[in-house]
Amino acid sequence: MASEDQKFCLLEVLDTFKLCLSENKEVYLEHYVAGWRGLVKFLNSLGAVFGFISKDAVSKIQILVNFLNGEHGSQYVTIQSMVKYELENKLVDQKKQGSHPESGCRTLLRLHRALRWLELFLERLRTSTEDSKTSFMCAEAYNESLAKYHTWMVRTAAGMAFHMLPGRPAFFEVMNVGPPEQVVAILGKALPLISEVYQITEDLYAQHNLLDLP
Ligand code: 1PX
Repeated sequence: MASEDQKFCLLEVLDTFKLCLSENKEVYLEHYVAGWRGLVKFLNSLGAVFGFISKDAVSKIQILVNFLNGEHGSQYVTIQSMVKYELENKLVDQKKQGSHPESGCRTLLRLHRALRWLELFLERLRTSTEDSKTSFMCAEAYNESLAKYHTWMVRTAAGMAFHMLPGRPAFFEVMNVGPPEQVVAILGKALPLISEVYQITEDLYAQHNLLDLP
């Protein structure tokens, strides 16, 4: 059923992040992108004010999906193979935007930075109390991570959108996994997985000097 398809479930996202890591700790792009799709579903269920955020995420997801389904799809199976392929074939604008403004590497870097926001935000949610404010936790996590990469305009729009976030009880409800204790337990399982995927990507990008791609 279409409406059920659209319904977010935190467990689903947890599963996709579980599938992300290969035995030798490479990150499968297909599952990474599926994880983001799940998160966008969540964002969409929070209302239209978050549309500008989900639109940007969707367009970045789509760029990566196009690479995965494209002629050189086999080079995009893992983030590691993507980095190797794009660098070896000079498909990445390293210093300033040029002929590859939408490389897999720079596109994924945007989502990777957002994953750090997610990690910080979910950790705050996990340790929050009933009267904690989601908007405040979200803004704090954003200021510690993504904000430094965003223009003043985007920061202002994001700050306004955060005020529209539902309170903690409604927020936990949308996660769709049961009572608050259950949400907290699942967050406790999801966070180490998300952190590991984040750290592996961060180390890979640092090793290849890709953390500041334009
Ligand atoms: C279980 C709880 C889950 C909550 C899930 C929420 C999913 C949020 C998805 C956010 C994805 C954001 C991707 C942003 C990528 C980005 O940084 N893009 C910017 C740079 O791109 P460019 O191609 O120009 O170099 C772009 O300028 C971004 C524009 C849109 C605004 C981005 C604001 C990001 C705020 C993140 C916090 C989301 C708040 C959700 C509340 C739950």
